[in-house]
Amino acid sequence: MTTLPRLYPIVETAAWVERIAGAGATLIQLRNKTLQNEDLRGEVRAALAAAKKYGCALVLNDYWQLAIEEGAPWVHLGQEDLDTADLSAIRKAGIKLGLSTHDEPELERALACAPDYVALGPVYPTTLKAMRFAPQGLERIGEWKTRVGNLPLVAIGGITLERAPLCLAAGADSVSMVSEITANPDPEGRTKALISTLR
Ligand code: 3NM
Repeated sequence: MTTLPRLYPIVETAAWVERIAGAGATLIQLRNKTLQNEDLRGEVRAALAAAKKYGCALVLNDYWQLAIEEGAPWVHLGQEDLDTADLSAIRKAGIKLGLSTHDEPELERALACAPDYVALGPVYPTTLKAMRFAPQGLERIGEWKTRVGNLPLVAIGGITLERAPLCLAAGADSVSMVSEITANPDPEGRTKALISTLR
């Protein structure tokens, strides 16, 4: 069974992977919604190289074919991606898989895919992404943990340094966030503070 580090930052570029892995994060997701084609491939390569340099595992959001081609260790997919993703090709490449969930039907569907973690969001209101789901609240984390059992559960959405320990106490194995790190005036310092708070 896979175990995840308690802190799981999400960043947009390879330069951010370099900074946040350099500050000690050991699992980072590259989530880039703007680059395409060879620019995207170049960014993924650079992110993989930066992560490797620090012994950090890189999770590539969305682009499972690129993950296979470029040798990413992890892929994260949303429910929409599950309509088209070739899960057996992902598995055959030895890539670990994380899946987003927001309600019961999505959780059912995710569990049927035998992922390596399940993410639940948004736990708190998030400004990063337009969501059609209301904030889940902490209690829901406990419900999800009961459902997923030993499978690692990632909490996401509006999570801050102050809220992160509450998410872990509620049953999450790991906390994922964007703004709390990348919109902080001192992203490296915030990463280090999160790591030591969650230890
Ligand atoms: N996925 P922040 S919430 C990328 O609920 C993402 O599935 C979510 O950003 C989900 O930490 C979210 O800035 C945004 O709130 C997280």
